[in-house]
Amino acid sequence: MEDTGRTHDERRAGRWTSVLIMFTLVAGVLSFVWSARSYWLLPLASAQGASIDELFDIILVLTAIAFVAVHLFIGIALWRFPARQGAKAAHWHEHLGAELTWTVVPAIGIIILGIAGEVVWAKVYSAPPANAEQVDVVGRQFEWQFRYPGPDGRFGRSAPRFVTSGNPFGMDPSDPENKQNVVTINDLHLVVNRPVLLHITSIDVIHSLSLPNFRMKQDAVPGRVVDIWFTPNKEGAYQIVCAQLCGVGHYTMRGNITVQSQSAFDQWLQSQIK
Ligand SMILES: [Cu+2]
Repeated sequence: MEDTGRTHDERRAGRWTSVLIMFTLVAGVLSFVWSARSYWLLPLASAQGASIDELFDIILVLTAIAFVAVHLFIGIALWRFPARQGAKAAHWHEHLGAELTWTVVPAIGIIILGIAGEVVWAKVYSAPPANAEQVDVVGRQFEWQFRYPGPDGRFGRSAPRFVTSGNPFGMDPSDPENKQNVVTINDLHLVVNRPVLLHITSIDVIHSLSLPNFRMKQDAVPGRVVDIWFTPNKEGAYQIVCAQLCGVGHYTMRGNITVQSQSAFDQWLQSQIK
């Protein structure tokens, strides 16, 4: 028959595609196993992070199941039902039930995940507790600066007209309250189990304050102050990175976080007042 050569080619193409699909499946699973061993989430150190990690795990499991199932289905179908002499593919909606299932089930799953994401988002971006420690944060090329209120818990006056490269917070030099404020570079101190409210901005380009152990990340945008809050719940030393490519020195925007007891924090703050 005239068709035989073409059918043969199509069958071979189908089988090779099946092999490629299976290769993608195996490579995908192996790269997951490898990265899960080498580059996983850093140890969790905030109260809010638990629900973020939970949602992350649920999404990971669901998408992993879908990834494996879809690749297996396509791979097996391509291998098992190749082009046959004289047989034509069917295009009518014979299996309405099956079609509905693979449309409606994932759609419901996506809606549920969307709602779960909104719930976690609302929890993370909610109003901060009244007892939160407050810290001003400014990103600049190429460092993070932090400003703490003095022992009386008050920030001095600040205004954009006082902003210079040596005074990125624009602290009014005539306000004595500012003498009690503490400014640090790449050094953030937090109190364990006490919520912290960060007021984040930038004085040049867009940076992004990334606190991976606390599962927090917020862009620092010039001209805007964005608040985030969380509760560190494990004492220790952690790192800050800038998650927004902000110039040639971007990689140097690393900082340290120290989560410590209230008394150790008070002592440290006192030692920083000039
Ligand atoms: Cu940056």
